[in-house]
Amino acid sequence: MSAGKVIALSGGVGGAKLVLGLSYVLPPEQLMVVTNTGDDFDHFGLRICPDTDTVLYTLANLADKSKGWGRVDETWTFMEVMKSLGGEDWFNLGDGDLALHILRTQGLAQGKTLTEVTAQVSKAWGVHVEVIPMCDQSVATIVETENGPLAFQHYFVRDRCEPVAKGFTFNGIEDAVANPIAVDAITHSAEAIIITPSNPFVSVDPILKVPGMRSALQASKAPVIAVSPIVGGVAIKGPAAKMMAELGIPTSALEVARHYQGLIDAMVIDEVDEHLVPEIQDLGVKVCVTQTVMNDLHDRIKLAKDVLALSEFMQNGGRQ
Ligand code: FO1
Repeated sequence: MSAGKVIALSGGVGGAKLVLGLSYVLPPEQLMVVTNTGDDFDHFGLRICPDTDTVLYTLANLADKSKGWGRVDETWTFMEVMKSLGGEDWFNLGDGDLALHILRTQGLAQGKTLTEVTAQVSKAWGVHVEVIPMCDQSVATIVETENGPLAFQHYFVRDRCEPVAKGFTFNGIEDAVANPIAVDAITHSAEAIIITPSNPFVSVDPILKVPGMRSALQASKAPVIAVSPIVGGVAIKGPAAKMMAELGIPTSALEVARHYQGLIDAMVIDEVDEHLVPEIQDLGVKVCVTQTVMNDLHDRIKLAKDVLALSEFMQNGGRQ
C-alpha cells in the first residue's frame, strides 16, 4: 500500500471500534481520525466532547470496554456527591473523566483551540494517531422530536432516545469551518477516506455538513468508503435504525448507501445483507461483503484489513 493517509470520519463507540482496528494495521502517522463534535456540550460549566473522548480513550487503551465510553476502572465519587446535593445526575461523569473536561475547559478559556487541547491530551496519553475535531467552532446537534427540539445529550442520555425523531438541526454549523488540518490531509495526502459505522444522521452528517468538508471529500482523489452501521435491518448500537424508522426510511444498508450517494465510491456491508449488493451497485457504489459486526479486537482488525483491501482495490482502478 502507498503511504498516503487513511482518514476515518468517526462518531463515538461504533466508529472508535473500527478506528482501533485501523490503528493496529497502519503506522500511526498514516492514520487520521476526524471526530464529530456535534455531540459536544457544556455541563456543570465544563466542555464535554463525548465522541472525541471516546476515540482518545479507545486509542490510549483507557476506555471502559463494556460501556464503550468513559474510562476503565473509573470511580464515581463526584456523581454520588452531586446526587446527594440534589444536583443533576443524568449525565455520568467519572472522577478520572472529570480531569479531562476540566483540563479542556481551562485550555479553551486560555484561548487554545479544541484541536490544540485534543493534541495536548493525545500527546500526554501516547496517542500517536492524529485525532482531529471536525471544527474548532461550537456546533450543537439538536434532535427535532415530536415533543419539540432536544439538545443531543438530553435526547440521547437523559431521555434514552425515546422521543420520536422528526429531523436534525446542527446549530452554529453555518459559522463553522472544516478543520484545516483535516481538509489539508483530505486534499493533499489522503489515500482512503473511511466513513466508520457511526450513526449517519447524528455522527457522520455533522462532519459532512461543516462548511468545506464535503467539497474537500468530493474533490479528493482518494476513494470514499462507508461501512454500514445497519446490519440485517438493525443498528449494531445506538438509535440509527429507530431514527430511520421514525423518519420513514426503511432500515437497511441500502438506505445507508442512498444516504451517502454522491459522496461514496464504495460501501462495506455485512454478510447477512449480501442480497442488497445489486441494488447498492445500481447506485454506482462498489460493494464489499464481509463480517462487519465487531465483537472483539480480532473482528476490529479483520474489518480494518477488509476496508483497506477494498480501498487498495479502488485505487487500482476498481472505482466505478
Ligand atoms: N452515555 C450514556 O449513555 N450515559 C452517560 O451517562 C454518558 C456519560 C458520558 C460522559 C462522558 C462521555 O465522554 C460520554 C458519555 N456518554 C454517556 C456517551 C455519549 O454521550 C454518547 O455515547 C455519545 O454522545 C454518542 O456518540
